Amino acid sequence: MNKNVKIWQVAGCAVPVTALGLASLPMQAQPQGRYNIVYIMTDDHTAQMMSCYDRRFVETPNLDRIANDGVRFTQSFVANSLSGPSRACMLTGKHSHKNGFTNNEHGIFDGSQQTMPKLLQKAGYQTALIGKWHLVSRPTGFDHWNIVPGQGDYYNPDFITMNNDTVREEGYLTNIVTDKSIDWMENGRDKSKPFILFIHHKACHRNWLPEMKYLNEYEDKTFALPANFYDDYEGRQAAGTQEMHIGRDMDMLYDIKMYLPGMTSRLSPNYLRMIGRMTLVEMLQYDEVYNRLSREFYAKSATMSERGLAEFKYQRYMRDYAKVLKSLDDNVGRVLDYLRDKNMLDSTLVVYTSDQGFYMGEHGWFDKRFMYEQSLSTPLVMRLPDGFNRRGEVNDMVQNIDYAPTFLDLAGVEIPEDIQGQSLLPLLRGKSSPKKWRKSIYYHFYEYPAEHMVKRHYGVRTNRYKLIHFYNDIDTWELYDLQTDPNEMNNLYGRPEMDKVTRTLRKELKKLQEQYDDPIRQKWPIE
Ligand code: SGN
Ligand code: CA
Repeated sequence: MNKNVKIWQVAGCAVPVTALGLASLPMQAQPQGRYNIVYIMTDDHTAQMMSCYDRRFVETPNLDRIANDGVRFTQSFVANSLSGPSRACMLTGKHSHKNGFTNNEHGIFDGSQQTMPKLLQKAGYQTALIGKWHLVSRPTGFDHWNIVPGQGDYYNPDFITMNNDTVREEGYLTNIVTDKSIDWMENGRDKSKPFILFIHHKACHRNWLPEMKYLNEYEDKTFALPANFYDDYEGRQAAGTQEMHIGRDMDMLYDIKMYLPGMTSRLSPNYLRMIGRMTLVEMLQYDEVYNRLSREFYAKSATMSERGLAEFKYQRYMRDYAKVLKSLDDNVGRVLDYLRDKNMLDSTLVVYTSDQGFYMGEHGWFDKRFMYEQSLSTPLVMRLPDGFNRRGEVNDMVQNIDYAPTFLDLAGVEIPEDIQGQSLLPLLRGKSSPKKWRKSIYYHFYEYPAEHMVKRHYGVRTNRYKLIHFYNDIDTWELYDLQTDPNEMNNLYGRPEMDKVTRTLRKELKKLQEQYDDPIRQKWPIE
């Protein structure tokens, strides 16, 4: 071997690095381009249900491990709060109008476009994706993929293979996705190359079906009601016309699972599908718990007030969601343990996030979509590899269009000009953030008319304020001061004392629409 070439051991792979190249590297830094990336993304997991963000409801010790050893972003947002669109933003680093996938109901992801996995693959990375995909077309840019059809099923789920076969797997989806991910890291990849692995869970998506061993978990816990559970939506027209209200829209059977023998004719196809996935043994275990709960409920339901019923549904929702999350937290722990045991943590960026946040009773809701805080936000924690010294909270505004340029940057790949996000590496390198960072983020939601009936809207959020325009079959504006009104109950739009703030925000919104080249600005020009 040439004397000038040393072998740098990274991620279980031997990488030749010239002595000259090494000399120019910062002391403890790994050579650029050789870091691994493990990207874990859940579905509908919200920061309120993650103890490193919020201690009120559940403990998530393994998710917290990532934050405790690394960084926790306190202002992490999505660009369009829905599964498919979020995934498309993440893969492309572009807003929905640029990547073409604006909504779940009519979208088919154009897999021929430039994506971050493709660029990494070209740069010599092994790329793999396991779990939920939800972009309709088949994945492109991956050396290996194994996805669930559509939303996937919690129990004994089907997986689609790269040969286009659909295979039914035995077990609970969250465990299976992790088994497959660890198996790929251990046996499936070419260990002479760095890799990026996308671990995409269905958890904690509706209708929150727990793993058998956690059927009874949280059953003795009573969750506190959010302060605005009984929101009346005054001054917020679009908020008043949604169909994601716990009291009114959550289904007693499908969501709340209050089912007794004899109710079969009332079961929706979705409910029947979920039951149909269980083995006989699982069904007996499941029925033992949920039939008992159903009997208790129907014994008193006739005398329940409207509020009593809404609060009952809220408790059931919170408990089932928390049960599903418990399996997820266990499985994130398994991935971290694997990386630790294989001495890969120092050479691997571990990212944990969700496709968007979720309402846990705030405004009386479940689901997401709105640009209000709970669903505009998404949890984001990272465990950083050697060479990145940042720890603790990062308070700068970041968005899911930033992930693609971040991973490319980490791999030493040039970030193409048409990518709209920003690399987060400058926030992760030093002990604090660089002075110049974005001061606002842009959001645009499209899926209407559709399930949950959230009107189309776009808006801007700064550190302190948020301006939203609901459009299409409505034309209303909302303005919030997040400092004085963090629960977004008080629409200040049109108040004379807010004129100056409004003008500034409209200008900022206009600027962002131009910068990101959103064609909506032709239809609804901002003056
Ligand atoms: C399903 C759910 C909705 C949910 C969408 C989108 N209904 O249609 O409640 O908003 O997915 O979710 S269900 O009856 O099928 O459970 S997303 O996270 O995939 O965007
Ligand atoms: Ca989702």
